[in-house]
Amino acid sequence: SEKSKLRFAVIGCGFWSQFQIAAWHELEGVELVAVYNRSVEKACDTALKFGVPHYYDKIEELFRNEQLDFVDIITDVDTHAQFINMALEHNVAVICQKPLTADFKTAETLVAKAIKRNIPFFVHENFRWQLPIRKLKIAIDSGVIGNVFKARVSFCSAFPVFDNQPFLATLDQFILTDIGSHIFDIVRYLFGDAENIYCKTKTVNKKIKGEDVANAFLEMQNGIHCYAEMSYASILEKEVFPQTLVLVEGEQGSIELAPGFELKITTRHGSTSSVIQPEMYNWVDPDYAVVHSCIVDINRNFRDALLNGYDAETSAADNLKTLQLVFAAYQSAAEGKAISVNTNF
Ligand code: 89Y
Repeated sequence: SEKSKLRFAVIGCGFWSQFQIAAWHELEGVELVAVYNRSVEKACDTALKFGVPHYYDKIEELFRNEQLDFVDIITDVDTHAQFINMALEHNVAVICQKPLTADFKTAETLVAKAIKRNIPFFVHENFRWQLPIRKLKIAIDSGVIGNVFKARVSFCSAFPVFDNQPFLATLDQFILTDIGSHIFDIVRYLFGDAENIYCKTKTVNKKIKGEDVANAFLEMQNGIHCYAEMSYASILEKEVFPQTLVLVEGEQGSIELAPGFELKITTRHGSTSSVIQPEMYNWVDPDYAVVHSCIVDINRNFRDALLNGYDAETSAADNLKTLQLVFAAYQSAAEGKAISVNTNF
């Protein structure tokens, strides 16, 4: 019945929210009851487009008027803490976009507050939910290439991201927060936690404020050496945005996630190859397909976690470790040395 559905509101009606809402519509058991945006026009347009009964441009009114099980916060990073705090004050569960906050301490404080109040708090860290990445992990864990000793996780492109998300050009800290959070999360998903990180950054595109190139080297706790490279200044033969390319080397072979979602496994006996196409829902923007379609999968994990009272895979507490790598990478770049990461917080 309608009563048993989880009632939620979307906070922020920009570019990303349109896909996020469409992805929620693929799932049973949830009901979008209201949207908020700082400009009322966008809130109204989004409510009309998706048949949402209420829209707001005053956040206090949203929390006062609506009975909510959770909010899905889809705004710029600088506003996250304010909305998260407000939801927690109202005992409403939180899903928030990455990067969770613009500094580590704020994220830690928010996580502590949610734990103290026993309120579910999740981060929309969706890259690890991409089907090719899930399949890659299954292949690594199958043992087919033996013990892994080295890997490269790469996100390099010249896609004009600033056209759809202009605020990204204004951030003091750009690629490590915007893409680094995803890439480091994939690294953690595939290889566990890191011991230390060394990173260098550059700004190649002079029209933007933050860095658009970052090259990091991580030593993982299990000894794996991992390169994590990211760039929005890479003019390459194959423009693969938004694909993450991965090469994993083990004692018995290697696994490559190559352009076009091709998963190649090589051992001394030869190579095999398969193509892992993302689900092409009719609402995905083809330029972003592999990311947009995985929103359904991560949302399903959030819904099931909320309904069954368990933690989502990308809980905010877990995400602190991903965020810690982002800020350690900046620290490394600033100080010119490797930074060890203490995951005991
Ligand atoms: O904001 C970013 C994200 O999370 O995925 C790709 C993107 O849209 C641009 O870098």
